[in-house]
This record gives sequence, C-alpha cells and structure tokens, in this order.
Amino acid sequence: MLTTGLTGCMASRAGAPITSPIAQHGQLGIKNGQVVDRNGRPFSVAGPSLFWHNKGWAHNGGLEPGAYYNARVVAGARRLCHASIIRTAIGVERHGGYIDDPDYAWEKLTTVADSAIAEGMYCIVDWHTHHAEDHIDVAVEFFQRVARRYAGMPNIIYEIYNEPLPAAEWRSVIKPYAAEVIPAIRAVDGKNLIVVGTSTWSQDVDLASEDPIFGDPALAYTLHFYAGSHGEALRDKARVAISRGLPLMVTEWGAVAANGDGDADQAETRRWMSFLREHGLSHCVWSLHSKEEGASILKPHTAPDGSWGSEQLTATGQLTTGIIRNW
Ligand code: IDC
Repeated sequence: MLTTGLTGCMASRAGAPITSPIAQHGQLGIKNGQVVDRNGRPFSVAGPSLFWHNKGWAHNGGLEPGAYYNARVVAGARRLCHASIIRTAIGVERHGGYIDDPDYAWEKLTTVADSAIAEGMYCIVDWHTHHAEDHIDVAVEFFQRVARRYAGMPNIIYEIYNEPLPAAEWRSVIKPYAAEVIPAIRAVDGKNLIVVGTSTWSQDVDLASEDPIFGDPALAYTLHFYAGSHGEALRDKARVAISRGLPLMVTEWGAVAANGDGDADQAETRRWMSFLREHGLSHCVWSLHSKEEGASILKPHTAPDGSWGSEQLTATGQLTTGIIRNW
C-alpha cells in the first residue's frame, strides 16, 4: 500500500507486480551514452504522456485534464497497451498551473506517481513549461520536494525542462538553469535519471552535444518530435548527438503535426519508430487525453476511468497505443 502523505519517503516498493517493468529492470542508469537497466543492459520504455495538468483547462470535448491524473487511468494505460512508463506534464506558469495552485498540482502529480509505483511502472515528472529560466527558485523547490518524497524509488525520472524556446541559448540560459536544478535533486537523490531539454522545443540535441553537462552519473537529454512536422532533418540532428555520446530519451512525441492537431502521419511515424528502435530510445506519446485534437488518444468526453476498449480510442490513439503495446 502507498501512503499519500506530503513528506518523507512514504511509498513502499512492496506490491509492484513481479512481471512489472520495475520488478524486472529496476534502477535505470547511463552507460556508454545509453540508458541501461539495473543489469547494465541497454533498455528502453514506452508509454503515454498525460496532457498539461492545469486546473480549469477543459476544452473541446476534453474533460478537466487533471481528472485523468488518477490511479485508474495509470492502471488503464498499463492494461490497454502495456505501458512501461507514464509521463506527467505539470504546467508551471500558465493559468491553473503549479505557480497558481501548487497544492492542486502536487496532488495530481503524487496521485499519478504513487499509482505508477503501485503498478511497477516508470514515471516522468515533467516541468511542462517554455520559460523555466524565469523562475528557477520554483523549479528548485519543486524538484527537491519530489526527490524527498520519492528518494529510493527507481520509478521516478526527473524532466526538468519540457521545451526551451528557440531563443533559449544552451550555454547562457539552459545550462545555467540545469546547474541550479540538477544539484538540488542530487542533494537528495543521487541515482535516478534526470532529463534535460534543449532549445527549439527540445530539438537542438546536436547543440547540447557540442557542450554537454559533465559530472552527473545519470543524465539524459530529451528529444521531442512530431511526425507530421519533423522528419529526416531532425533525425540527423539526433544522429549528431548520439555519435557524440549523448544519451537521449524521447520524453514527448506526436504522430500528428507539431500544433497537436491533424491526422497522424503514418509513414513518418514508422520512420521515427525504426529510428528509435535502432538507437534503443525510450518514448512517451502525446497525449492521453480526450480534447478534440489530432494528438488525443481518447475520443472526446471519454471517462477518466481506464476501462477503455478500442471504441474509446481515436485513430491516432489506435496507432500510438499499438506502437506502445508492441514495444
Ligand atoms: C499542446 C496541446 C494543445 C494546447 C497547447 C498549449 O496539444 O491542446 O492548446 O499545448 O500550448 C509540444 C508541447 C505540448 C503541446 C504539443 C502540441 O510540449 O505542450 O501540447 N507540443 O502542440 N511540443 C511540441 C508539440
């Protein structure tokens, strides 16, 4: 059983099903530029990303997105497509986000993370913002709080900056931000993966590879793509980073256009998936939500109860959950 108190390391390892990803692969780390499992073998996971958690964001057939931050949804993702990971997207400065209402955000985050622990899944704690450098103190406080609560749990992966904008320079903006947040986490949690974003909505992994962050035992870099908008040119940037030894994780991708809408680009999605397989990259698909937009896995008004069958899935949802199921 999990305790949902607000302080300390209260979650228990007991209870993760023995066939679960955590029971089988445990603590993730970095070795030779790759994500590896507790046996030091290259390992990748796949699952959905939840939508922005922001309070009051019920738009176009989507219920309140925070309604999907619950235990039945996490269990449903595991049952529906054998997800080995789930990503939270904790909105920061936009209305209804962490800064507006930290208690609401914390309750949503911990509900999902505790549920992922109960299911034996990995869980990304994502700071979903394009402006993290504007309030570094809030990020430091938030991630220390997360680290304190979950210290010792291999499930948690810290994604400290979803998507810096094109103008956010790696050297002068993102690296200094990371230089504050990473040590704050490491003061509490020396082991779990930390994932860093890069400029141009986490596409400029090649630029980061020219000037990487040294000295951390478990640092990865996030690569985001949307198959309806990004193809070979972005894979080339990723190849540069990989050839320079940068460990990558695709913490967010879409089968649709980068605005989150339109139909899935099936051919480009296939090319991306063979690229991810070739390089053993983990991925989370945007998004496990019911808003009426191309990226949504669920049809409008689908209940946040996890008891979904294929009738509840959009065409994109059929495609992306099929990919996750067969990962
Ligand atoms: C999008 C949502 C959309 C919402 C918008 C708000 O799909 O409904 O109106 O955010 O900014 C990202 C971001 C992610 C975006 C997604 C699609 O991480 O927040 O979600 N996207 O545009 N990066 C590339 C695409």
